[in-house]
Amino acid sequence: MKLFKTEQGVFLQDNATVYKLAQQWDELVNRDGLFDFLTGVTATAEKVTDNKWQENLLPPISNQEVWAAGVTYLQSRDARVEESQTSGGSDLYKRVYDADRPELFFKSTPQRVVGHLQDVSIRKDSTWNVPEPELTLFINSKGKIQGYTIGNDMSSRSIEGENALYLPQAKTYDKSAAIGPCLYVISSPINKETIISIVIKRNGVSAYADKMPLSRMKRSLEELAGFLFRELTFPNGVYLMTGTCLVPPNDFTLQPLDVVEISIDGIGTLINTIAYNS
Ligand code: DO4
Ligand code: MG
Repeated sequence: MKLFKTEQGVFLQDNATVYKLAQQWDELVNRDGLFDFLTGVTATAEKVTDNKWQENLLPPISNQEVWAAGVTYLQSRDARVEESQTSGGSDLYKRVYDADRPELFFKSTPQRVVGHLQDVSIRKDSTWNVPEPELTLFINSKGKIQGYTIGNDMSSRSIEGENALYLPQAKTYDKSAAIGPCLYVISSPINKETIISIVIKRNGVSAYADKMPLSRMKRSLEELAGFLFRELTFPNGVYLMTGTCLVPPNDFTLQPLDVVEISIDGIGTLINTIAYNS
């Protein structure tokens, strides 16, 4: 089942049937047994018969923070070891990949997040910019994973590569986080063999494309959620990006008007155009 947030309210898509729900986002999603609740709601909710509800999609978020995990795949570790050779930080990434404690960092407040078909930004003071396609968890206030979405952890590799302590500037700025198009709620945990893929189009032509199964992640999703909740509370639940495995070659950097398309089987495709913040 898929939950969409729009300017007209919250919509639930269950195969070919769409329902308009009476609940507000935060009270709807932050519960145990979200899948069972949504299954029950279909008995009484109003069915929608035209496609207008899809026209003004918002990111599937209200009062949730967005956090992110890093260096959870070998591909991310190796790229970062390389980018930080001259700054002397490369050992950090090898160590955190092998450590018990994962890298977790604050990514975005909800008002800085963009959704499907909205612009994501690159920093004007950065020379090397990439998207990071990431399976993104929705975890309720009790620490239980209730759903999944697609995340784009936009990153400045030049700023992070200059000094690992610049990570917050490389990662957190206006419109540096995209999530969507929906919150995907299923009865059992997402299949590890699910494929995540990316295409970056420049002038309508593919400039970079790649894909990988989620099973290549070194850590479990529950492990990441468990560390996040050790000493933090999230009254409305939280989104957690789980790290990237799809890294464009070192000579690739994003340009304004590039279109980033990230797909995860079952969830859909998140499409964003690159822009500078005004
Ligand atoms: O250590 C820096 C960030 C890593 C990251 O965002 C990722 O692996 O996806
Ligand atoms: Mg990332």
